Amino acid sequence: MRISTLARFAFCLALTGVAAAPAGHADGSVAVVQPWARATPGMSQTGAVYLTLRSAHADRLVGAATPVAQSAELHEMEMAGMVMKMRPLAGVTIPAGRPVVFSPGGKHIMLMGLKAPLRPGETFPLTLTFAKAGQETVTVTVGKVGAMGPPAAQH
Ligand SMILES: [Cu+2]
Repeated sequence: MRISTLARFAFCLALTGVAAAPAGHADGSVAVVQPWARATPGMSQTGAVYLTLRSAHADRLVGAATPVAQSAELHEMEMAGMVMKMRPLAGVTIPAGRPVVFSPGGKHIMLMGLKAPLRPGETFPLTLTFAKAGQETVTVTVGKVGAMGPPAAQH
């Protein structure tokens, strides 16, 4: 009897912990909208995550990490003459009230050293580090190879 009560208590604590995390950020938080990644073909060891960041207060994205890859870097595509090149970014400024969009052909979070291919429909956690808001972990949904936008809303 005592054990089952304790177990239930622990379970409730776990639920409360999950529910409290986003609420605790309510004020200085950065909204991470529709994080998604492209599926990776064959044995490709690199992938890219796209998302939109929104914050009521000016902030700066300074890093990213995920258990599915050895490292995650902030990158931007840009034209160098007639060639698209990727440039690493030390950070990405998020102006107050203005969304910052990461999308194919622009900014992205590059996943280096993928431990397994990313398959359409899969999800994985991504932890973003902001200069002011601290760390936020979001769930990334994998879309098709070569997709240009997030996969359709899922249940
Ligand atoms: Cu890149």
